[in-house]
Amino acid sequence: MLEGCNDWPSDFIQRYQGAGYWAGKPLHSVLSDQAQQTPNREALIDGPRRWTYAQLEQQAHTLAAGLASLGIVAGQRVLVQLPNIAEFFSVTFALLRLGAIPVFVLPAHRENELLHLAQISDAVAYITVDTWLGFDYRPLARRLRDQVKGIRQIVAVGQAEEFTALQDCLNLSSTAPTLPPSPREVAVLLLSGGTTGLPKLIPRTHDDYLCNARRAAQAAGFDAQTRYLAALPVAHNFPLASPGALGTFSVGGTVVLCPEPSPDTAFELIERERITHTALIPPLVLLWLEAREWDARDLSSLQWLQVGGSRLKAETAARIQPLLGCNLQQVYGMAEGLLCFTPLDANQAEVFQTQGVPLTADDEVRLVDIEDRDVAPGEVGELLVRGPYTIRGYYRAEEHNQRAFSDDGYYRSGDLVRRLASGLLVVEGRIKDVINRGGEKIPVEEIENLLLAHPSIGDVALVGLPDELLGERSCACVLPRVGQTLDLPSINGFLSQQGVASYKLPDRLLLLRHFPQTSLGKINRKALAEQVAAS
Ligand code: OOB
Repeated sequence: MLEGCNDWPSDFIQRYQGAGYWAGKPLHSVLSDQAQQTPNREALIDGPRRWTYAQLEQQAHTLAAGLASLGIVAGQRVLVQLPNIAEFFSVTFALLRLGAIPVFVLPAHRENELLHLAQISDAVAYITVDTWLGFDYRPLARRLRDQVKGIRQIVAVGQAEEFTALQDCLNLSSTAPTLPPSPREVAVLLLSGGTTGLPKLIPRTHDDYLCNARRAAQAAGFDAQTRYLAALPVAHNFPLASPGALGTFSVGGTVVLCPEPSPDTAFELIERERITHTALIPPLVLLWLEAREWDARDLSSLQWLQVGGSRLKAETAARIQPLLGCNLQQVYGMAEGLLCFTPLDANQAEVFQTQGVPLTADDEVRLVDIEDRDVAPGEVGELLVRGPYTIRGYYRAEEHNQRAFSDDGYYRSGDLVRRLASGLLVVEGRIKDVINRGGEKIPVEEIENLLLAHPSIGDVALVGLPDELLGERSCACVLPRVGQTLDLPSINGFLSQQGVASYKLPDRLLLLRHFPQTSLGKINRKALAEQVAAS
């Protein structure tokens, strides 16, 4: 295995191979197998551009040869910062074919993250786009070139200026190596989704990531008729492989790329391309629901909306079917591995209030207290997990791995989770998503849920503020609904009416137009707390 990665112990390797989780195939077989079996089915749609499986496979093949002629070889890391355009997939499948390892940088990442990722991965190349949504990536490429010695090739989609145009790589005459990468090798490096600090790199092998995509496609009920709208940035694990695009390819369905997830753009594509499935994070669900109140497009093809990434409030969950006309499936996942889905036949309460069950019988989930003892059934504990598609360590992070993994190989998620008698999991918050107000704990999600039922509140985040006396005080950061205004006494009156303990009532109220976000669009609680402290 690539240096700097922790492999599974040999007894686990045998177990996962024996039970069929690891198929012993390269990750790009999701495409090449379909190109063999159903060459003429539609694989990928990007605006007016359309590819069948055979065409996409051919494109990846040609591009692999072009990238090889630039000197990119097996085992090397390549930063890929591409938005939701078809080239994301031709580049990714080309690199996988070469055994080179894409490092998926989100389009929202800037110099700080990019330099950090280039350095820790020792990347030899950077593949990007000229401009996207008003941002020019070429100056970023120049800074990377000037500051990171190891970057030898820069390739850009579109107007490449002094860099290599991706289009030209399709015309370079060369042959790609025919030796397929070992399925036990690292296929891709994903970024950790933490809301604090710089991202860490997550090595996912061909075997484990293929398992991730295939099993997720099963849990989501994907088949050859699936038309999946990739609305979230495809560099992220959720729309990429959980089940996302790779899961769709694995069953011969069609992936439609959505350049950005606004309701305007997405609704038009759902109508035009007869989309059956898509995936969102909760803040976007709120936007889509709000837009739906005056939008009249035909969304009747949409069967399932998957929601994950942060906790979906039950209040919001209940509005999805009436307004969007589709079913909801909650997805609780992490780039480190574990995925949970609400079962397709779950009842309404289960779909609204739980985050589902783990994908496989070999996902070993423990819920533990601060001393790593299993909590009693029904109690909340930190979720620890190991399994056939959960990593045993971050890339080149030996010291951090000591803390982030237990001695027996469990990943410590930092999520506070409860297991119901039915086996369904409920994410109650993060270890630090509790405000400690002079010793009294305020569960952030609980108060947020209650406030979300307030008729004037569009969205809300409760954050802790440092306080001399109490250690922390709470501040409700509220996005009011259009045309509404609010004050603290009325909010606290509303909470008190519902029998909320007075220590849980927000000490402050801050009205905002929008929340600071992480690169995926989750609420960046750290930045929000800083903003509140400064206000
Ligand atoms: C997904 O992956 P990441 O790596 O960006 O973030 C993982 C973290 C989890 O540890 C948890 O804290 C939170 O995001 N999370 C959820 C959640 N799904 C993820 N918290 C509450 N409810 C949920 N449904 O975010 C991700 C990866 C694959 C599929 C879906 C989401």
